Amino acid sequence: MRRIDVFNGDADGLCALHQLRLAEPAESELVTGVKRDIALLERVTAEEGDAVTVLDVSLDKNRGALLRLLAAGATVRYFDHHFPGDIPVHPRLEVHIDTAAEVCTSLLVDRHLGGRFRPWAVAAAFGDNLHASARQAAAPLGLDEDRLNTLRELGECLNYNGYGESLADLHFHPAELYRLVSGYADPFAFAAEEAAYARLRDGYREDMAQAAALKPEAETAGGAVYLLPDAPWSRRVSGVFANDLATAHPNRAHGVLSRRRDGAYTVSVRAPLANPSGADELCRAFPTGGGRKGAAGINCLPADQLETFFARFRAAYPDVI
Ligand SMILES: [Mn+2]
Repeated sequence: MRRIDVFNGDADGLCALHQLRLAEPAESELVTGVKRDIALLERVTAEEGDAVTVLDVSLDKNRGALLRLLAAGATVRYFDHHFPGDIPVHPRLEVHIDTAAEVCTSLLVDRHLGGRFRPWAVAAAFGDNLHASARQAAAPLGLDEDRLNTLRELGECLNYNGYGESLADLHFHPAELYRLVSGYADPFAFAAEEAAYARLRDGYREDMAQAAALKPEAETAGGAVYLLPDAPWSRRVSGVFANDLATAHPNRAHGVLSRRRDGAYTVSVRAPLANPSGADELCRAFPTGGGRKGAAGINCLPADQLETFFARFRAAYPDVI
């Protein structure tokens, strides 16, 4: 019998698995990738009796592979907060899906485990840019502002590591980062003692400093669109930079476009935090787009679609540009 843990390569997926494996220590095979690589289940083969855990990737994008694994005799446990579409009913499928805007997968795992490893769920919620949920979940822990900031930065750095066009853009393969994290039950010890985390945090700060020096391509009181250059740092920083802009300017919508090696663009859209809607619809209008109401993206926007994107952005957020 094999154990296979499939997780999104961002803070939420990683901290969801970490909590589960702290509760149920076991050796497992890891299947993960860059944050945008969500068709993870298609890489999995399983047999009768194998146990598959799936974390933080849309069931809707993995349904075919999920049905194949169930038919092969595997048991599947699924935690997620993305749009699932029709959820199969099967005696060997256990589903914990909640698409409410204020939860993330790590908070669902925290709920399942009765809050046993809450600080990791708090870090993950910060990583998914759910600051209010993170603070609410942290309230019973009685952390001072310094400790909360440590968890916020941890979530942001783990999240940041997941962004990139390919694994080559990342500081750490998400499976490697998970193995480093899995050596620590205490996130504050990880943040203080793990040398690899110090490197990740330095990389994060350097990339964010480069991004902060950029001028928006278009900007008004209501919104801004940034174009990042073709460089690994910009592919790493795009999503976190978009989160940062959204938090700094809660009444604005934001678009962050980074140039891919093939000349197309990767797009991150953040709706105004004060009115988090429309990002998913805007991005789904393009073939490789998807996401949630407040935060969405387009994996590959051909360069000749750039003007169309600007026009749709203006239509989605009138008076913005
Ligand atoms: Mn998530």
